[in-house]
Amino acid sequence: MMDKSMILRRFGIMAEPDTIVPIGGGHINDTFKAVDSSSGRAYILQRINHNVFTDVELLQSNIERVTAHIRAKLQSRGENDIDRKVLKFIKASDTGKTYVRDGDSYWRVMLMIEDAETRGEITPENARNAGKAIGHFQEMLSDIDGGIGESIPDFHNMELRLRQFRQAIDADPCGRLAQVTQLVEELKKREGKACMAERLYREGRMPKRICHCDTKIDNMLFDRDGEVLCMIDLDTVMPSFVLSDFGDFLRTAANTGREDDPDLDNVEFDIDVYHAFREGYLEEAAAFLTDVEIAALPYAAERFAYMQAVRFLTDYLNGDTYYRIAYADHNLVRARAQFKLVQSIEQRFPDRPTL
Ligand code: GN1
Ligand code: MG
Repeated sequence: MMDKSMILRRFGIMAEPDTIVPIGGGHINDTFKAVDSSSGRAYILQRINHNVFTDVELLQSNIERVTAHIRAKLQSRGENDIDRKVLKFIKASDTGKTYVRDGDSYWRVMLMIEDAETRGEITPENARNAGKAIGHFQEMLSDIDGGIGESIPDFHNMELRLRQFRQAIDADPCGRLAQVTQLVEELKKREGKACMAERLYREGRMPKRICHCDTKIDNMLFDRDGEVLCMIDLDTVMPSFVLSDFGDFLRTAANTGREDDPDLDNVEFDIDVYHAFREGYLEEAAAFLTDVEIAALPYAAERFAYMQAVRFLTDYLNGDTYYRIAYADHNLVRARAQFKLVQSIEQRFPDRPTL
């Protein structure tokens, strides 16, 4: 058993074990809320999954630079309440770093943002706010100097994801392929289209910018009035296509069902959320986007529902080594739900510009 109180003490926080409770529904890291007994202040304690984030030093250096840059930007623009608009990581008293190592585990601590909540349900009104928030996030990071490294190399590279998928199919290490051949075929049919952004990049028509790369709705904090406070989960901030942030939000927020909905009838693409989100996003982002990026936006939701179907099914074939699962065929259920979303998007966007 890891002694979380001891870990927190290294960050100067005193918390009784019974005030440290699991929180959040992330698939990768382990997250806890803890309350400092002297100040009453709440903190978030996270164990970093370093099988996924193998270079913790790079990961935390990215995050420190990104949060410092956003903080400075908000200050220079005269914003108030800044500790609720950007994450603040705590430095360990012994090493001065924003993480500590304990045996095989790496831990970090941040201030918990007060009076904030995630939203499972989205209305067109808060979809618009979310669009503005994502555009604003990209805009604030557009002038960060020096390179932000890739905490997971080629994270949103569809061609790589498809190579990993094919490897899992060829190896079939758990003998699970036979029961998913139809889904595999459906996904294979769409490979070429899914890699459109990579093709545009090679043709010099699609740039990379600093993006969040995990804009699922759970990674956005709202205040009580439904205004977006900030983006959380900054592990994957890195250069990518803006489609990453546009698409992953819609993949989650415009899905009328759940990411892992076992009832596929629940899963449809909500076109009203799409339009409201796009409008909000363009209010902030139109000034820096190219014409090709704007024209490609209708492809983004499909790209990410598809990528997620491929990633979940790959993990299922590999024996569930990457994503945390709650039951035996969870990754398959997730993959089917994401593929249903792809189909729904295809139906709702029959004619899109050829790029
Ligand atoms: C993972 O950590 P979490 O749960 O926010 C994953 C994302 C996926 C998402 C699917 C580092 O995000 O890429 O889109 O699950 N993060 C990583 O829900 O792989
Ligand atoms: Mg994450």
